Amino acid sequence: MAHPQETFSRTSFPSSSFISRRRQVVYENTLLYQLNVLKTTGRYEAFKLEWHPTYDDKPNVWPVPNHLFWDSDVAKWIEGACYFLQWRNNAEIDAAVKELVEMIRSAQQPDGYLNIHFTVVEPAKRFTNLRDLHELYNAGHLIEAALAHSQHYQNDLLMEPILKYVDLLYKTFGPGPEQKHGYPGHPEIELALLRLYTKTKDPRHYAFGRYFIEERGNPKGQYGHHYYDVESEARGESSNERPVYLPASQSYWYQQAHVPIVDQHTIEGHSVRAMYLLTAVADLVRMEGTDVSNPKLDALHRLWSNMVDKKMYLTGGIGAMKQWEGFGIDYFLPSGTDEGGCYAETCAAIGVMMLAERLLQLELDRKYADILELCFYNAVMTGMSVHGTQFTYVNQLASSESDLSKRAEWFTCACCPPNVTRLLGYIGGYLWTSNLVDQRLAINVHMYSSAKLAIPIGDSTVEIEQKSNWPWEGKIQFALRNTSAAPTTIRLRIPGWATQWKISPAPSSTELVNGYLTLSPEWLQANPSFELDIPLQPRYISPHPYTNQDIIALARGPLVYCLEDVDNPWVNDHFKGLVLDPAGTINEIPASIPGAEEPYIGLTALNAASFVKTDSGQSPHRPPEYITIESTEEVKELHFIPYALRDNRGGRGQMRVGIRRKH
Ligand code: FUB
Ligand code: ZN
Repeated sequence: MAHPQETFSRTSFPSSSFISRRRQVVYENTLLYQLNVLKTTGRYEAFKLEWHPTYDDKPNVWPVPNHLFWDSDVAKWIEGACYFLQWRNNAEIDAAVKELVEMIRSAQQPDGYLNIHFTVVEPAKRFTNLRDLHELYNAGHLIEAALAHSQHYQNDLLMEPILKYVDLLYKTFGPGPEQKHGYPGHPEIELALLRLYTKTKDPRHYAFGRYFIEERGNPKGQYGHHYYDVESEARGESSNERPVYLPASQSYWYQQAHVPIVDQHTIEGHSVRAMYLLTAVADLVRMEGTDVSNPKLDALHRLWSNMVDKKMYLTGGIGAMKQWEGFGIDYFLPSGTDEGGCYAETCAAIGVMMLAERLLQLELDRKYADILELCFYNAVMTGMSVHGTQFTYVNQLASSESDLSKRAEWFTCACCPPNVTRLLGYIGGYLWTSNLVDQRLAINVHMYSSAKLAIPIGDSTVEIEQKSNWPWEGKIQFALRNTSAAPTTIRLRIPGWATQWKISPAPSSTELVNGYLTLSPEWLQANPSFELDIPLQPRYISPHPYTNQDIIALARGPLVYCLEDVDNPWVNDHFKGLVLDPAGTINEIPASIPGAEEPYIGLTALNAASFVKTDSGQSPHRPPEYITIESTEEVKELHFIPYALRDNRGGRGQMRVGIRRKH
């Protein structure tokens, strides 16, 4: 079973593209920048297990110590570094990985335990609070780091201590009478264990990942009670003593642990946790087989649809609720803090990409790939500045005075920045998937860019190269070189938003199956070079009417656009009062960000702006005439920039994606 974290190494980026330029920035700037932050904040040396002054800090969110995920920050950086080192060596990064691995090895306790906080700060409290304290989450990230490390270095220097730690965990947790019937409050180890199994083929790793998934939400898991209740009682906590992210006692929907996964009907709670969990569930389904009816697959379908149809922002972001960093009720998708909330954490969108890719592997359907691409180009790429040294955690669709559209150099809870790093390290694995069955090869192309895929078959190789200026231009040149005897089929995703497309030379059938066009081995033998043209034109998109937001946003291809004060300096209300006439003309304007490599296409709406005006009226029963729409001569042009590129040119941090629609 293939995962993008392994298959990415078959993809190279011989010519320049949006993706290759982002990768170059991460390789040149981000990795070293983040390494420096790891060092200056104490994370780098934390596996030396010495006391750090920050360990005395009062938690920002009780009971979660601020440094609790340092293990995962380091692990994600190692993982990302190993992906990039496979591509191109860098002595400083290589040396840092090696030193970190030595420190991790030396931090392992004689029984295999491996965790910074519970070794240095609270050794007596190991495994006493799985609900809140992230031991298993950190372990999962260490496993993923070890997988990337062994893939790159071809040694077991990191894998060895990690396997020893997994052995300890395997002994500690499970269905046995002497074992804890627990599972992590923050899923991550499940997907890591299932990936580990594909490498080790150790059935315990499979069983362990499966156990965590299936035990989750068991109302009678431990001594006839929910595991988290038993755990908190053992800690002597009263039922009203709970973290702020649990709105009521036992609101275990926050951790997707209110009921077993197969009984969950709507996507709830913390959005990153939900995505990591469902990613693992999809892997488990893939391992169990989809030929028989599988209630886990039904759950995946239900939860995916609920999320995409009712709980996803125009940008692909998920999570409206700041309190629990996650989903609100259906259709609750306000654009910003002062409009009801908007969270859309970068990691959550990365999680959607992971889940979408797993679902694509289960069933080839562009509905998954469309969302994968939407998230990548908007909700994820907006998380890092063009220079790769500033990041966002929360990605609102509208700024406010309390939450300006501004990136930060780092965060106390720093999950997002290294997550973007590692994602760009293995992004090649998301562009396409392939499978070889009975010596017949199928390549499914999900995302367009400039990239080359090389698949070894015996002593020969099948190579497919795509060349394009995606997402700025929609023409993609393909070349297939097949020196093997394996007949090869290519399936091309035609995005759901594409109203026109053309392939030349034209195949005899252009029928789409689930949004993919199939090019047969025979056709490809006659036409190893061909061109797909998906014209990219500005279009309007809007959220579901049940969101009660009569707004429109501009999109072009996979990119969603926003307004910023830098281009529209007259703004003083975060574009709240702006009204946009969809009948206005939209011009495409080539532009660039000073000092950055990324040229982009800006959009300008001409004579489309007017403003809401309110007369004095009796509150709250105002007559409809109280609101009028006024045109203004002064704002003839509205300038839009891709949301992914916001906050790269200074400004006051005023930004908005969805604008009130003029009727
Ligand atoms: O808890 C670990 C990570 O930090 C989560 O995934 C993020 O939401 C942030 O809370
Ligand atoms: Zn995050």
